Amino acid sequence: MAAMSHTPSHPQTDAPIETRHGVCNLCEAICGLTFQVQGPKIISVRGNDADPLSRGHICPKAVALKDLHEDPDRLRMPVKRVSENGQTRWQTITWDEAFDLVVDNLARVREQHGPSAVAVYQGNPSVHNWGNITHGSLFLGQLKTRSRFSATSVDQLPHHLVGYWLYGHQMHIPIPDVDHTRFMLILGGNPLASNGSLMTVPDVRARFKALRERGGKLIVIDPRRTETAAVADEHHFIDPGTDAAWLLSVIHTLFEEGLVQPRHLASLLDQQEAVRTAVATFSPEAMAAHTGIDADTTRRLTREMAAADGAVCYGRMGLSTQAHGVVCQWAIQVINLLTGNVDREGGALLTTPAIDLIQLKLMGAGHFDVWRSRVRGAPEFSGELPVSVMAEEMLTPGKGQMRALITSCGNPVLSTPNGRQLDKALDGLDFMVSIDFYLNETTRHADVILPPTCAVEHDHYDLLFLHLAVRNVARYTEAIVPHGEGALHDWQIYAELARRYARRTWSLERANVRQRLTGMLTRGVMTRMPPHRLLALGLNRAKKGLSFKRLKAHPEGIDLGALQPSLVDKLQKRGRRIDLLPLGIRKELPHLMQVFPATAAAATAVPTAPSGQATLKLIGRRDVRSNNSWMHNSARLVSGKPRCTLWIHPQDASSRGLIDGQTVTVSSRVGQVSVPLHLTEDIRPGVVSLPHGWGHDRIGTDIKIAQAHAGASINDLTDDQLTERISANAAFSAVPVWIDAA
Ligand SMILES: Nc1nc2c(c(=O)[nH]1)N[C@H]1C(S)=C(S)[C@@H](COP(=O)(O)OP(=O)(O)OC[C@H]3O[C@@H](n4cnc5c(=O)[nH]c(N)nc54)[C@H](O)[C@@H]3O)O[C@H]1N2
Ligand SMILES: Nc1nc2c(c(=O)[nH]1)N[C@H]1C(S)=C(S)[C@@H](COP(=O)(O)OP(=O)(O)OC[C@H]3O[C@@H](n4cnc5c(=O)[nH]c(N)nc54)[C@H](O)[C@@H]3O)O[C@H]1N2
Ligand code: SF4
Ligand SMILES: [Mo]
Repeated sequence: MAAMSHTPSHPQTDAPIETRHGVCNLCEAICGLTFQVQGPKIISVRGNDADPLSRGHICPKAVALKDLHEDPDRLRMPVKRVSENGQTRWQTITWDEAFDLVVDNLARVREQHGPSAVAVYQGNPSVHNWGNITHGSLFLGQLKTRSRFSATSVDQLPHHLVGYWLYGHQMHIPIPDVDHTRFMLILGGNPLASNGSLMTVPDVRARFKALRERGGKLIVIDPRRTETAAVADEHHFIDPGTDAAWLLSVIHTLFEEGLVQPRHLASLLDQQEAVRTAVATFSPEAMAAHTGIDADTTRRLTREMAAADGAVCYGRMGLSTQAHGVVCQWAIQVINLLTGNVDREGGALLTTPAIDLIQLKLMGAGHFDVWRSRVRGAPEFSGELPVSVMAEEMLTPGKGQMRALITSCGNPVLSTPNGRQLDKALDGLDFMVSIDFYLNETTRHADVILPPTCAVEHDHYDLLFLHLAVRNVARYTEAIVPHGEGALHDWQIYAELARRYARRTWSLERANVRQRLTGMLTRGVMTRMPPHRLLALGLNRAKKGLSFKRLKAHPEGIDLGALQPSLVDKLQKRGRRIDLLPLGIRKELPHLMQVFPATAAAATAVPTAPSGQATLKLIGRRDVRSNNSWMHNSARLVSGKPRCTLWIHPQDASSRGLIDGQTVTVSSRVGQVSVPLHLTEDIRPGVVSLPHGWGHDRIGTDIKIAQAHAGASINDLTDDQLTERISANAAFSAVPVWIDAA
């Protein structure tokens, strides 16, 4: 089956060459860019030196924005699936037909099975492309479905839950003050490859260099000696999934050695003594057997951190996506609080963005476990269920079964655990629509695909990541090149869906006259307002002296200064204190005592594979030239040696009679993949690492370059039943796997 796609119009070679300023929205670093364009053609992409945040930095992916723009495989008009004699064909249709088809089918499923039979999955670019933030909730809210999912639950969910518990808002996630800290402890994050996460930190290499030059220290704790470890003062290997034990032993040491000094936070902290008691059994000596980090190192690092004039502990993906992810992220906050480093220069601070979604009341505080999933009873967070349960909710018959799906900006078949099971689930749906410009592993299951414009074809203001940046800036950039004729932006797609769905489902609404009128009015106004008009209104309402006109005149960005303390003030204004031991953590700690006992001489036995061989612990890996599952159709990014290889310690290879470069079969409870082996001492014995986002060999896609560099999907091995114990976030780290020669 082949997708219809149109090649972009021919460059006008006689057009003048112009310079335009834009931004890369591929990862959280949001680097400022300078483009040279000629008519509709991009000639070059460089970093913008005048950008106050990224200061000229870019990574190899920025240039691939040009490839994305020109990609002949990219869909440019809606397509619908047509089945003829058992064969599938994709037929290009008009927007008008596509919208009606989508709205009719979604309304039909809702009429037959209720609103929650229609599920929604929003992927990672939903927060990178601002039109999704400004206009997505309008339509998605109208669905009145509880079957909402997003990439949050294969990612940062524990951070939100801990922010909500400790500071009263899901977006109160203090950001490391990288530019002023004197001691930074990183667990389970690799910013040199990822360019930072929940820490928008372009040019991180230079920032770490500066940290060390001012006498500061950078410490990395990771089962792999990463690119970040290579530029750090110290790296310590840790056994995957045991970070909670290590962090609790740090808290233990803070109390035992009298290092607790909350400074300006002292009067706000409740339950200090309860925390002391709760961590009593987690001594560094006892935990060393579990984590592999010796007690002397733990104690020394704790002392150094407590003594530093501005220190921060930071943990990312490797911590959030493991069985004890919430305890990990909670423990990190407690460490930063007890050492007086939250809301302190050089510690961890909240940002003060020009458009503050919290202040403007555009983002709620959050809620947890108000309802649960039907099959497994997993808790919702802020209206979303964890995506690990999505397939089973589609596959399990009965009242409440999910029967239709909207995906936008996502590729869950490659990015959520047990992707093969999800393939099966998507196959059985009554209807599926994807808002996406690629016919990929997920969208191939759709009945209709609605393709939006790509990054260089629309304007941008980073509504989300400016809340997470290591420096306060504001930056609005216009489209770099015109979009193709008849193309629609994500916000326009959502706006039209909202209008037509409201008309189609008028009779289903149980609203009174007043509610109906308000709904109509809001929809009428909102769906006709482009994101930049909303930005202008937001800036006016924020009253921070920043106008849209001024932003437009400075596409390089306006510097609003270093991070400033504001959290204590915010909490005090709300009369809120910090409960150091929320109930959810208190209830979980006894379990951790069982998993990480103080008395055991050695760590828990490694489970064995069906063949009797010891299992290995699977972890992930990011590479600077890759971006989750979807930038593999850029030839320049996938060229060179294949990157989807399984890293293994030479010791583990030789004990299995395996050699470097050999193709092996990796198996887990849920599946099997074949990948080449890469022997390296940069990984802890007992651990293997495979990057995610690969596996482009599934049939029925149309991404030719990616298909030619297929690799295998790690999520054909990760297990939908292995989840974080409190939030049911996916637990990607430490999945038991075994290896055989292929
Ligand atoms: N094993 C394992 N799995 C992981 C991870 C891991 O570390 N290990 N990481 C997880 C993490 S952190 C994340 S965030 C997820 C990401 O997982 P997802 O969010 O599910 O998927 P992406 O790979 O980001 O795919 C993005 C999709 O959006 C489309 N797209 C890109 N830009 C736009 C746009 O502007 N508009 C629209 N409508 N579509 C667009 C692309 O074509 C692509 O299909 O993966 C997770 N999965
Ligand atoms: N180049 C590139 N950049 C990206 C992305 C990408 O795909 N490619 N994705 C973007 C997205 S969506 C996100 S969320 C961010 C993620 O940003 P990061 O979290 O910085 O990225 P990762 O490389 O996944 O880092 C996770 C680290 O945790 C380690 N780890 C695994 N298990 C454990 C464990 O049990 N304990 C400890 N201590 N460490 C462990 C891994 O070895 C790895 O070094 O990156 C973003 N930036
Ligand atoms: S680090 Fe690379 S991918 Fe991330 S925003 Fe900057 S240029 Fe884009
Ligand atoms: Mo992510």
